[in-house]
Amino acid sequence: MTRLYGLPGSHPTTAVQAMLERKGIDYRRIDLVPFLARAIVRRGMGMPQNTVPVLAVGGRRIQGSREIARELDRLRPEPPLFPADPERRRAAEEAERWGEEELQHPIRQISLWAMRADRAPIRSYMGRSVMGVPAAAAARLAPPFIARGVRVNEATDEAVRSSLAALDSMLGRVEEWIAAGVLDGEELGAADFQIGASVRLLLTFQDLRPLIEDRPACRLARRAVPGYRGDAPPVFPPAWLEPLRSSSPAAAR
Ligand SMILES: N[C@@H](CCC(=O)N[C@@H](CS)C(=O)NCC(=O)O)C(=O)O
Repeated sequence: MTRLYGLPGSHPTTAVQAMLERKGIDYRRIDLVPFLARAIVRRGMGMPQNTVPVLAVGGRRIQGSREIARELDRLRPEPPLFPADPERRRAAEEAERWGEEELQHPIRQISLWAMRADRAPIRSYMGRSVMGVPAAAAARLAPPFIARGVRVNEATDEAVRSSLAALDSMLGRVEEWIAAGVLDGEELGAADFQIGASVRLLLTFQDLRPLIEDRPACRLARRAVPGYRGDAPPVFPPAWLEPLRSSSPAAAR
């Protein structure tokens, strides 16, 4: 059985999950307990980085959402995660690269900052248990590891405030790709899942949701990842949301 190792709430893990479902590959998602994850991934699995997702498939372990996408296409070519036409593939790969290198991180910073500011919703991002630890206990243990995640990922007030201010233009970039037919085409591919999972995570935040949910980028996110575990009550200072509020289609009505 194919196993997908992740962390609760992890958007690149959810991107890979959506790819596995698109391929019709049977899998089990195993979310690691945050405080054990680094040691399990580095020492237990012998991976070069200490991050998830890691996919165990066909006797091999592959780390990284982009690497996994390519391995899935090698293992099961149909339906493909990348266009066959070289020019279209190049454009899809550029969108996918941007999704991984430029969109994923600010959204990780936003999410970690929010979880440190209010720990109550942490539980909602977990299943019934995390590696056999009941979710309620795992959620109680999580805050120091979230604080560490905030530090390691430099999710400072300034960084998160500027990431929130940049969301309008980041979603705008996704929408340009949608308009150009690179994303949200007839068949979804790796770039749609990569970007869609990140945007879908944003939709779990109650104060962001009404400001963005009518946008084409969010329709793509819901199409790529129909369900995303987690729901967080309002947590961001209203002034930080002002740039997003003034650009929101709801503001224009
Ligand atoms: N960019 C990598 C994801 C790397 C990453 O930073 N993953 C986070 C979870 S979203 C992680 O594993 N963090 C390790 C930790 O928090 O200990 C990919 O797309 O595979």
